[in-house]
Amino acid sequence: MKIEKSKIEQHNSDLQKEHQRKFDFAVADVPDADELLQKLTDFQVAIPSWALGTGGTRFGRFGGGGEPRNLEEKIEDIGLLHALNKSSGAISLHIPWDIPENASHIKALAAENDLKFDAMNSNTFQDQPDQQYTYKFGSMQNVNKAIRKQAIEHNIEVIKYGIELGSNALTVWLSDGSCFPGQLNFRTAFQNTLESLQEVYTALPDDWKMFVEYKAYEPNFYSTTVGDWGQSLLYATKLGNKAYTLVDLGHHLPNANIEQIVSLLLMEGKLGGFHFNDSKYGDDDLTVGSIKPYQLFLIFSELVEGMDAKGMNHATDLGWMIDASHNVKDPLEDLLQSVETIMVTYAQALLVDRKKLVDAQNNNDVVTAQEILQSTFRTDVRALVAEARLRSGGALNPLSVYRSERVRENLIKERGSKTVATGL
Ligand SMILES: [Mn+2]
Repeated sequence: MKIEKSKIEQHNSDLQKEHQRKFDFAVADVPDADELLQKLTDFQVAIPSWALGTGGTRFGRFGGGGEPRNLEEKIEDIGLLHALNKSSGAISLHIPWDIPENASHIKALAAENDLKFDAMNSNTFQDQPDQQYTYKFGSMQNVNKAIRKQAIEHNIEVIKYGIELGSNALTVWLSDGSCFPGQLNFRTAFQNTLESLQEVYTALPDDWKMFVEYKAYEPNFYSTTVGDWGQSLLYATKLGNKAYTLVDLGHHLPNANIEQIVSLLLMEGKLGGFHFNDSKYGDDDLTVGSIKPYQLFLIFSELVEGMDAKGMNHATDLGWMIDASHNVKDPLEDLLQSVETIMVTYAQALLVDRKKLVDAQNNNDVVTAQEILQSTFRTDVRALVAEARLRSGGALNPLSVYRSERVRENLIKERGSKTVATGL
């Protein structure tokens, strides 16, 4: 399904008067509005191919119907989102769920939908039907060399698919670890993992990046071999300058100070990618900003400050992706909400008065520092984000067009009510 441009234009013209009033109010306090709007226009958040179907839990899965049946339909779904919000211009593929049988056809389809290929994701956290060895006791950490070799070769195969499509990054998330004390030797597991990653790193093209993603726990519950940012940074440092740490919001122990983590990783030039989601208890994969929007703002504020300190390009120097999916919402509506929150929070982070904040810090003026951050967080910037979208040809209110065009109903009609997209 495609949304006709005229429908978006009609929607925008219906809302134009109301939007203009809100925009005029919001823009009055913005020192350099054109620069801000350009940054918002440039900022794109990749959508992972596994977020397009209904997410499941270990207890069950409640499909919503009309889910994409293949890679082509996944690209079409993200194309729909991008047509509406103009901020979802990239897709992140997962191998083996999305093996491109015909790369040039897939590339052409992505280009038609104005989508780029973001980081490629490998999978050694599941066994595939045709694979020789099991990953039950880990992949790259495994005590069995043949199993490690199988995991290495899989990652190299993922890089090859990525080269064909024009991606330039590999994200390695390992579920390796242990469930019980004594199950493995921590240092041996680390060394095996490092050596395996080194072999993959050797196969990485010069203009590629490797993102080493960490996760505190789950599926292993006693130890995780890439368990936190310290361990990830160790691997990335030992691997070389194409290797970076990837921060996923949901992959921390409760109350971790993620804003401090991103700040220090940026200082070291070792933050490579960022996965958005939200959580109440653990790796809950909830909609971005649905639980802790102020924390998201504080993290974004550090991201912007840390990138600016290094002269980095916000839009292109880090890999930005949503990593969430769950079972009670239409996945596409959920993604529209997540992207909207990301854009709003990014806009707020851009509006923090850095000079005043530094002055407050240098004077130990704690109250003023808090006032600066909280008053920016409480500023309604939604009309600024909508204006950036309007200027790019998107919809003033993407969710409203999605509903009025009855997208889900149409997808169910096209694909059926029982289709199941690959994913977790
Ligand atoms: Mn992730």
